[in-house]
Amino acid sequence: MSTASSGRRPASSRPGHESRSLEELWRFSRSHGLSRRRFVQLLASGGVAAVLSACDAVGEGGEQNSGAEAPNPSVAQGERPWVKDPTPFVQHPTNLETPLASLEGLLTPNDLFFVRNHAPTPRIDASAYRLRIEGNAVPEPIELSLAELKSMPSRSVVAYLECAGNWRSFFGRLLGQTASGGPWGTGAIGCAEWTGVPLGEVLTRAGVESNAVDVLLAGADDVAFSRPLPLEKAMHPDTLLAYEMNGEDLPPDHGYPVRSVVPGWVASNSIKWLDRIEVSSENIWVRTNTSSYVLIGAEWPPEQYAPAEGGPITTQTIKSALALDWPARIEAGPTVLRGFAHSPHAVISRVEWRLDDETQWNEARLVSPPIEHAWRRFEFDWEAAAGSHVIRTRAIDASGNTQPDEVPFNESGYLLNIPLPHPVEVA
Ligand SMILES: Nc1nc2c(c(=O)[nH]1)N[C@H]1C(S)=C(S)[C@@H](COP(=O)(O)O)O[C@H]1N2
Ligand SMILES: [Mo]
Repeated sequence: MSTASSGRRPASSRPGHESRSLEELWRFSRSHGLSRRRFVQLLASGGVAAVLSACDAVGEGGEQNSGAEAPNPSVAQGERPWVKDPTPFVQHPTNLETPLASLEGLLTPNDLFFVRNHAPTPRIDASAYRLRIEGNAVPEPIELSLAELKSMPSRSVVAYLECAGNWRSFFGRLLGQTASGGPWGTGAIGCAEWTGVPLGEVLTRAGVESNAVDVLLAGADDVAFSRPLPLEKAMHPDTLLAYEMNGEDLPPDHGYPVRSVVPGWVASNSIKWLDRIEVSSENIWVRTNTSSYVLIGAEWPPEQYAPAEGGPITTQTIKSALALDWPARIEAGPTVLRGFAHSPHAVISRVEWRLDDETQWNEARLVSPPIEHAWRRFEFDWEAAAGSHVIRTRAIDASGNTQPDEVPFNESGYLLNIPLPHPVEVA
């Protein structure tokens, strides 16, 4: 286990402030769930004592949530968990869900992009921002300012980000087995153009050594949300450290000034307010790859994945969804229904739909181009007859993947991707 794990150490090994270095104090704080930003702030305002008392308050193991994705306690005390105007969204305690019916084009506008926060959105001063790259598989720690990151080779990628728990509520609503965690409908997803420097460029600049195995990305929010990437994925040219979203600076809620974007992988790898990278010669085990963002259920025998409690989730699944409220209410007559389809494996090549108990699938029109990592819009004509209906859609990608009719239950309700029976009331 590397130092990045939420390592438990006995109280007696707590650093005394005269005998231990700041580096050690930082390690200790980190293992108690403090972000680099909060550590530096506390040190500046109240010195070592302030840091230690914050560690006490947070407690062993940190305050990061488990797979339940429950609201953070600090939010319950009245702190606003996001900065943007929440009016257009379905509001959850700490998260904002995008109603797909509100989306017009291929790219999700920044002010309509869903927000998934484990702690309130931090406000970061870009002029003081530093990205620290450290760990036992780089020769020595380095720090990069925002200007330095922006001076490196840049790249733009259009990619959708989708929460691992998108669609979670349908385990309970449709399949009779309620999963623990925030009850997302279909709107924990958005597609944007991300611009930044490939993470691989930054790792190369830091002198990543040949024995590197895992790359932990950690945020500056109060829980220092983090997740490790295997080196190969970290070095992929499409894995970005993004500083722009749809041609603008990243908005505060989406990670200003820098976030990772890992196309095709569940969005918990796309770390917002990224301020620390640890490059390790060993596998790194943290909460987000041992107890949350892992598949726990009858189909995933835990011993196979130790020390994780189930298989850590990496890629998303192929899906399609109608851009309609749930249930939808529409007027009788000829209508055009629209939706979004996406696959982490290949571009979407076909979308099908079917009505009620009809067995035949019909072909939908694809109305946006095939773009690697992006979602694809589709539409189809329907002669809506009065009554209660159910419409299903099914995506197929260029590698032949499609949505399965059944998926085994997992306790935290990740990755559901059956063709959803969307209820449509026609009056
Ligand atoms: N620092 C930090 N990064 C984070 C999170 C977080 O709470 N803190 N949430 C993750 C999860 S679970 C998701 S789904 C995405 C959501 O990104 P968005 O809020 O920009 O839509 O951010 C990921 N990155
Ligand atoms: Mo997520």
